[in-house]
Amino acid sequence: LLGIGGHGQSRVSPADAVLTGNIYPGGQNKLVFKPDLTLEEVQAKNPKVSRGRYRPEECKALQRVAVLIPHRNREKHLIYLLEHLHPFLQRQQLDYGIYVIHQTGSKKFNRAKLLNVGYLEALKEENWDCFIFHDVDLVPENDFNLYTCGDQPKHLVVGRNSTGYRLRYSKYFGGVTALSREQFFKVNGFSNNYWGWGGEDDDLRLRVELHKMKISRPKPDVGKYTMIFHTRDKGNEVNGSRMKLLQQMSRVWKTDGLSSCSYRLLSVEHNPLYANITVDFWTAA
Ligand code: UD2
Ligand code: MN
Repeated sequence: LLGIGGHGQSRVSPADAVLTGNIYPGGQNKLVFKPDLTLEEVQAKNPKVSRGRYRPEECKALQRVAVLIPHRNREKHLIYLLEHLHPFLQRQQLDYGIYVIHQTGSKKFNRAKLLNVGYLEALKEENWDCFIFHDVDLVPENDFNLYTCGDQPKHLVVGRNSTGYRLRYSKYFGGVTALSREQFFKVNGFSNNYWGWGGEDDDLRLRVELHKMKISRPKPDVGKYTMIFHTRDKGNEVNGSRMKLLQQMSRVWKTDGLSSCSYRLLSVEHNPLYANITVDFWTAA
């Protein structure tokens, strides 16, 4: 897209791109969610994506990017996200793959552990350079919000519709983040011990800070997302231990993370628009 991010030369000028309807002025996209949209319809609109994988034809991308989406019981959100994310990533001329990491059963949800699994499993398939850790219900509104990794970890959500597009608090690191393979490995990934809602994103931020890395964010008008409306899910109740866990981070990060992430892998399926990794966790507080 417009040659930014080093993904080769673009053949369209910004003015042409607007005229062809590929992007909106300022990179802003208008998001519409059709209530009866089906996965088949989204597949039909994305013939160039296969097994969740896409490479630009006109250039060689500098990074290979894996998008990891933790999931349970949010099928509609997943369809909406895929509908918008595929064209969005293609306009950015990215070489990418989408992975949905699905937690089976009714035990407490563990977003962070699912994302660790996604990282480990995706690397078995391909040596991805960059990982985007992505909530299923957040849809990027602006094409200039680049889904690539930098020399420091990135937090891509500055604001969303439901918070008036303002940063929730200065150290906020939730929703969508981009860390290179090395950056995520260096901090030993996420903690595996956050069951239920909250804290796991702050824990990752503390790990990043402990390793003297500095989080960067896009400008507010670029880091804009729509969060599809939802209430708190069953099985993802607030984690009452989160403050205690956060205090332990500097003592436990080395032994709690990618290095200790145990799970039962039930299946890896390659659907047209995403790879689906299904896991079961046998411990839950
Ligand atoms: C915030 C953060 C999120 C995470 C969470 C606390 C933002 C925009 N997002 O989201 O990154 O830190 O707080 O844990 O600040 N999910 C399912 N099924 C479930 C439960 C969760 O698929 O039953 C997944 C899904 O990808 C969802 C994500 O986990 O988007 C976060 O859960 P949430 O959307 O309920 O939490 P929310 O919006 O407060
Ligand atoms: Mn949400």
